[in-house]
Amino acid sequence: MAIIITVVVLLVVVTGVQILKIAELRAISQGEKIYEVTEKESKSQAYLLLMFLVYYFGFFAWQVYQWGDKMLPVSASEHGVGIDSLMTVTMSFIIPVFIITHILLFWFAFKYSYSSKRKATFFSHSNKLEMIWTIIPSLALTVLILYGLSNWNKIMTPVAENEEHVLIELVGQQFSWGARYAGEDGKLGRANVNYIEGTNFIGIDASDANSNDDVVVKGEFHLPVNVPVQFVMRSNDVMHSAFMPHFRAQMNCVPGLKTQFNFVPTITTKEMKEITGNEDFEYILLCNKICGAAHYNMQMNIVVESKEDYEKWIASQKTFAAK
Ligand SMILES: [Cu+2]
Repeated sequence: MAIIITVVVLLVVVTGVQILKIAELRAISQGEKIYEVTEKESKSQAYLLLMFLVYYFGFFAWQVYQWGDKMLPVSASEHGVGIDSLMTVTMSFIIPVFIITHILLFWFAFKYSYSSKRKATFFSHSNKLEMIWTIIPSLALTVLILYGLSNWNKIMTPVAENEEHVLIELVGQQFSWGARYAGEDGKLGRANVNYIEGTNFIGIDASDANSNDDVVVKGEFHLPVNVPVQFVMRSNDVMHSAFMPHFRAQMNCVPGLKTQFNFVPTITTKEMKEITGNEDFEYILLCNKICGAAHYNMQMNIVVESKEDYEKWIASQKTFAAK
């Protein structure tokens, strides 16, 4: 059936092209100048362009209206506030420029559509124009980039070792996540893909004494509110990306390499349920690098709770040695 439809569509197109060719040949044979654009034709194209402008902005406004509520709620991490304001500043630059340049683009095409009474001004070079369109965008970009860099430097500094923090290793594999807590010694034991076996799915080295108190969890992991969390990311197979959208955090997980990221969660899961008005709200860790067939389903819930609740939870988990 699909083949028949394709053939029919193709034949209709070919027929149309042939009819146009015949009409063209007929016009040429009768001495008509078919490639000359008339003022009337040009004007109708100009009106079509204006109509497109209206449709274009209408569609833009509709998208904002339709999907505006799909935006992420307020940032649940300390540094995320900075990222959000970077986004707001960038958008308040970009959106007016987008609107103004597109109005000019389509308006000029309309206003200067072909007229036999008008001749275009010709000039080969203008230093003034070159200066304007070089300096203004460079200034705007410099401001945005400097602002971005200062944010980046604040975000990417690892947590100091002597500062109170939680150390967690996130390990990605097709198609699930594991989270390993460093335990009481605050140190993650060595790990290697060669040790992956049975329940030791992240390949912890049992001969390393630092491994004994490590706690490995699947499906869900907990974070204490207002305590810095230092993440170390690994991958067991291909590239993954640990994405925690509500905390404005993302870091690649690269096979054979440790990457890191840290943030301070500021809003508990319970508080976020109230903020969003959604009883089912859960923080989530997603894979944000297409890594195979079940990539879309590679996720893990994150529970942010008070320090006391977190300590109760972690104490109830079995250590690597106990398993
Ligand atoms: Cu993945």
